[in-house]
Amino acid sequence: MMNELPVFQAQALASSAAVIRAAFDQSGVVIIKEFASAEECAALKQRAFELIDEFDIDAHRTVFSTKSQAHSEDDYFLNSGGAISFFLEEEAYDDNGRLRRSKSESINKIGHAMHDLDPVFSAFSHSTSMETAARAVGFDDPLLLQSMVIMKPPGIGGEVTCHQDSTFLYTDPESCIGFWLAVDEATLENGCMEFIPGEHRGPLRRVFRRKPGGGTEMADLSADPYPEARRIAAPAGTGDLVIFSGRTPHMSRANRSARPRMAYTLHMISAAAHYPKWNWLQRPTAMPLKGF
Ligand SMILES: O=C(O)CCC(=O)C(=O)O
Repeated sequence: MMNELPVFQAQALASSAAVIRAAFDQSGVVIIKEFASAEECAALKQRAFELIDEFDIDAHRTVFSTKSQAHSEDDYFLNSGGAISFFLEEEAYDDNGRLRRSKSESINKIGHAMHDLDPVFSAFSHSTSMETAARAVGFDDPLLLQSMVIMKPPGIGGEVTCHQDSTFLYTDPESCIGFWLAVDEATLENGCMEFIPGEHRGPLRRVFRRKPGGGTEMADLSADPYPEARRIAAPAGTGDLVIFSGRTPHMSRANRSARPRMAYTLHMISAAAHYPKWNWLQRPTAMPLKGF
């Protein structure tokens, strides 16, 4: 049983890729310290706030919740695989329909194609250091599928319930890997990521798919509960990258602290794997997926 997560320095991505690969295969998650500089994180953060400034919150009031999935019936959400879309915190509005917080503190996340559509996020996502990280965990033919800025704003940022990313980004064979960057320091107080290492060898519990007649559904594949007692917190400093398998269960608690916890997360799949038409995330045909 694993009681800590494997941690490496960023230089090891190039110099000790085989060791990182072995640790990743063993635990389904690795932490890469100081992957991005403070300046890179500041630039991503500034760009996220600029995008939010340009967003018309009254035009799109889609709330994102990992508890209710109510957003998933919404075209704004279903079309966001080829867009830069904004989703609001569950507690964003008061009973009178007024925002409780500023616009930027009401946003849950931005997604899901900023890695191709926004110049700042695209440059970071398609960088040689990101490619080195992808190759270190065994990708021969990565395609950049999905990107999100998770805002987790102070005081109001909601919980992300325990899940496996292959539920949402399924391929046959499964190939999804997440690359999660701490743009702000993530601690136990502001809702850092938590993982169940080794559980990438357990079953995929569910798939989230589009229904033939419209709408979406969550279909159960396995009744095995997540072994929550084995869950380990992954506090991360600004610029640390956490890489995890699409099968590794993970979550993050609500941010009830006074400190922000912004993260940028990128999900890749293998070009050789089949990407079903029933996955919720579909790209417009004019926007094929790209690698590095
Ligand atoms: O940033 C978070 O709190 C959750 C992110 C997540 O679940 C993911 O990147 O797959």
